[in-house]
Amino acid sequence: MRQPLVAGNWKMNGSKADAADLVNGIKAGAGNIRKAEVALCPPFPYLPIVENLLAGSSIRWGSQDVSSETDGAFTGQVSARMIHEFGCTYAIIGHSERRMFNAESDATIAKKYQQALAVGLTPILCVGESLEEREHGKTEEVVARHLDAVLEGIGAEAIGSGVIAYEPVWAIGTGVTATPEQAQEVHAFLRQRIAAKSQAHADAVRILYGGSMKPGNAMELIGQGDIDGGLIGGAALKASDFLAICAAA
Ligand code: 3PY
Repeated sequence: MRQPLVAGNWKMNGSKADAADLVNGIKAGAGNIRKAEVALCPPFPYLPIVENLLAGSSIRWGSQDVSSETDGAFTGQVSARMIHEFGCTYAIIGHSERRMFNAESDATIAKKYQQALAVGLTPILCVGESLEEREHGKTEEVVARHLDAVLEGIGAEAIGSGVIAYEPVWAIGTGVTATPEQAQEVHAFLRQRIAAKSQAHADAVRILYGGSMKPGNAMELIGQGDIDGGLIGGAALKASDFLAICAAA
């Protein structure tokens, strides 16, 4: 039985005060969460605030990225070790916004994944196709390429030690959500691809759906056999919405 995971990706939003309010609001309502593991991924500078407020609670936290390098002359980058020092459990790796705006390649993303694992963080590997790719029937080809960068490049055990998030790019920040059937189809494809290497890791790995998941559609999406939770964007910025998704999982 895979425990659902609901992780909030705050992206580059809010202020110090907003971060504290959001964490306190989520903590205050967390009593209604029955099954899901919950994690919050704030911007880097707010990690100490989140760490202080969540110390001793069952809610976990993580970063939205890590450097592909261990340390040294990499101005502006933050290493996995540094993130781990702030008590993080998770690190989001290869979000489509980083692939798009920071030109991150599959090879770089695989290095980041390895950096996260090496220090004991659990990477959340994002995969997903653009609208154009979907319309050209390339969804499976694209998500397979994103997955294989780690599955073939590092190995099935590395995938089994992480979490995958299927985030169709056309559903990110657009308000458009994949239907539960569309999402389930891709999740099942990803799990089968891992099973071809290792059935045990395929059975164990959690595959989250991301892309305009909200309180109104969370239960139906997470009710699908291969959808093990959500990576939440906009709805993670409002405690009541985020808590409703966590309670539905
Ligand atoms: C979204 O839902 O918009 C996301 O990008 C979650 O990572």
